[in-house]
Amino acid sequence: MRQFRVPFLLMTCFFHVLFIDVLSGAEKPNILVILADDLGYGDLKSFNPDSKNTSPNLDQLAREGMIFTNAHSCGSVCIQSRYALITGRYPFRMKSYRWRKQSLIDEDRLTLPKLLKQNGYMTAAIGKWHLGFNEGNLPPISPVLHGGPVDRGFDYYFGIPGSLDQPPYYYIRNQNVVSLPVAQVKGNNSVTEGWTRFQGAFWREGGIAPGLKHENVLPDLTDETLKWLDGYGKSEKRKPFFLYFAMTAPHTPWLPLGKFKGKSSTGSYGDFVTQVDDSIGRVLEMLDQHDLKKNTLVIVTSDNGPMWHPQDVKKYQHQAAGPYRGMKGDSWEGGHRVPFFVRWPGEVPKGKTSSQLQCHADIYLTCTAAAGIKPPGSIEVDSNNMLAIWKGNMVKKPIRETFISQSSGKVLAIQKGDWKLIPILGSGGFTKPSRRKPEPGEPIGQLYYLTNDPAEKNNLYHQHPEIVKTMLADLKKIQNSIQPPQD
Ligand SMILES: [Ca+2]
Repeated sequence: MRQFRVPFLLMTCFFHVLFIDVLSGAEKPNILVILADDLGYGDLKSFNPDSKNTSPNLDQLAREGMIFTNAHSCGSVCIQSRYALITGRYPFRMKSYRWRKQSLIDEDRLTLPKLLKQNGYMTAAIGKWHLGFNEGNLPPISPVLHGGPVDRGFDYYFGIPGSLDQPPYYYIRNQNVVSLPVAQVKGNNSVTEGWTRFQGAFWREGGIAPGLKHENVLPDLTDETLKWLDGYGKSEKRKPFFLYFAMTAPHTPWLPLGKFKGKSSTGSYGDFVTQVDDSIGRVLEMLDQHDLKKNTLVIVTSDNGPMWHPQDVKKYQHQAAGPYRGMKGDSWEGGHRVPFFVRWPGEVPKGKTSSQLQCHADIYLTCTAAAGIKPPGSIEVDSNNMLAIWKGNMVKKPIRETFISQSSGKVLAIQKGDWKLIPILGSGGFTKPSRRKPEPGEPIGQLYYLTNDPAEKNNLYHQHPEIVKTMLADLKKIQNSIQPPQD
């Protein structure tokens, strides 16, 4: 008997391990993160019923999944925001913001794609990177670029180095520049669209790859995403995927294709939002085509608030930041409170809305939890696992209690429950004045009770010195230390 028992036990163990392996592999969801660029909280009807824009695909996504009304990008501009999404860390922990000079993510950083890749995921990024390369992004451009997406966790990359109004303009595939920006393009702007010359069909003068046209970039990136998904769908699908589609719109230049012109009543901006919605709809349709919808966790959000001034609100009667104050770049909510959709059929309830506080850094631990991955204990992230909230479960207390945003002027503001503290006066960002000195008798900072005052109009800084003191201490504590992830 003894002779048979050992092999039998070994066989049992072998099949057990094999079975668990196969089972866990099958259970891992695909993860699709779609990041719009400068899409405002108020641009979509699911977040702002008074929106003047048309977005049928995102309206449908809201019905098929959950939307989150208290979700934030960790920075009010592209670079900071993207760093947080990819690393799960607050952007004030970055050593440098000089994306034109260097790669902004440390080589040994365990990014979200790297962690997923280590755990059996196929990873791809398509779109705007904006987190730098070792060789920099100043002419002359190196034909091979390191320290970018494929050196920070993505198996595949196609896209552009920065924003579509920042030269030089060229595509990169994996580590290779597709065509060097050896031609020159003149700057462009359309003063009739938007309040400033930095809106409308605005781009800066500089180098451009021969043949590249600004208006083709969003369609090209969408096609690349469709092609990648189609290829995955036709493959044997041995691995789950993590696909990051970082759109270049509705950031400037606002260049809607002809078929989208006139689709909104907010000029080329709103028409461009409709094109963004159409691109997202086509990507989601590709999941359907390959029967990938059910096992794919879809997240759609924006990297920061809209480039939309009070004058634009008045002209078009459209609040791109919804009920919130300010715009892209600002410490006020308009800078960083963003639309946030999650769809995962059978796991995330349909048509539900949550006002739980969360931020883009939370995508890190929530996605790894959805994938059944336990990150190493030594990991240093500012992320919370929000999966219980995403699954529509009741929680006794908020999972995320505090959130720190960083403005374009590098001002750190802290939200804690219903309260929001901005330690300076001014927007901290693009709304003027960015910073101002207090008048005699005026407080030195801003404290708002967001629940009753979402538009941050009633400064309670002097009325609640104890809350100011506690929140400043919290801000300092989080700045100076990174908390281990909570289970
Ligand atoms: Ca942006």
